[in-house]
Amino acid sequence: MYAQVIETGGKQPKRPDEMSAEEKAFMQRIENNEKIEPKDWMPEGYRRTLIRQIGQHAHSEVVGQLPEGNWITRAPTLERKAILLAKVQDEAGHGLYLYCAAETLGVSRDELIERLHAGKMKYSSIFNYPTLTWADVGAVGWLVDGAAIMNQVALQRTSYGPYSRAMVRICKEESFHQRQGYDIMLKMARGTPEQKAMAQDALNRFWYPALMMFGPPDSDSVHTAQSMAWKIKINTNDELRQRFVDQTVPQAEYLGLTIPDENLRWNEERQAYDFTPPDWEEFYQVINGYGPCNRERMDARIKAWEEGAWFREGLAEYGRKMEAQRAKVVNA
Ligand code: BYC
Repeated sequence: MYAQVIETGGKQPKRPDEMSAEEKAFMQRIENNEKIEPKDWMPEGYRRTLIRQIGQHAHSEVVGQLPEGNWITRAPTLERKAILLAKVQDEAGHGLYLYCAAETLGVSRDELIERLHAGKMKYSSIFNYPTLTWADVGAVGWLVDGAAIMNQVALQRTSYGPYSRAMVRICKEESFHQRQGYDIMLKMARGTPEQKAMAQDALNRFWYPALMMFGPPDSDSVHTAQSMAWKIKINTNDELRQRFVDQTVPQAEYLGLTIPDENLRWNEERQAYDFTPPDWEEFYQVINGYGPCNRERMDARIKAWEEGAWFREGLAEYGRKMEAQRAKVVNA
């Protein structure tokens, strides 16, 4: 009965005989693919898992502006600059949709940001790697946004209504982001030998970090089994990683670039590529705060938050004034 049992690391979901009547009714709604809305009853663990995942996702969008934002002033043409500016602004918008979705679960945006700054919440590992050249901006759009879409297209069907609706909107914009990255790579791969070498170097450095975005292998994933039973997650980490590899290899071939993996080959039997997994030791180092840019990213976020305090306070004061004026009109 109810969702399938997924063999992964981490705690297994409750069996029906361990559930209260409310939990059973909730699982039936999940089974019927009904969307769960903010005022509906939900298990506390469901609510907490969503706050963790949506909050982490929102933080990733906002922190994710930093490596690319770094290149706005150095984009090679006016057109590239305008496109990159629009993309980085989109990421801020995605962060806002997601913070709003998390707020429907009874946590404020300020609380989430406080937890991020205190190191109590994570953001995607990928943003702890530096963007050293213009080709990295292409690789981020192509691979990072490509990996993000792979994950987010599935999340459009997630069981929590506000998260699923935010995903629909975000996915539309992400496909433009992926295309702009691929377009940069195409231009460079077909440019001078030096430009092609830069594109190859960017692929070499971003390939494994992009594979890490999907999370640890299923056998070590703490949350997958429960999150899939609740249909918060629709696919396992390894399923999405495999899909991403299968989709990206032909794209690299079209660019004339080489994926940095000697073991990469098509497996006729599985109808999928065999590939070398990332270095999981490195992944855990990065998500625990010891990646190449963790300190720099957090310092930049905290600085922006502190320096923006006057603006938030000004807005709140304006809101209070408007409220007082409205009250005067109503009472007059
Ligand atoms: N990075 O049990 P697991 C973007 C953590 S932004 C850091 O498998 P879960 C973009 C995980 O949180 C894209 N931490 O976890 C923006 C857990 O630790 P805690 C962001 C990671 O949640 C700007 C532990 O490892 N996308 O697209 O079932 C410019 C065990 O993992 C990572 C999303 O956030 C990681 N890569 O599955 C360009 C999508 N992986 O919390 C692009 C929504 C795992 O217990 N999130 N961890 O301390 C998800 O789909 C899932 O949360 C994940 C992980 C697949 C990422």
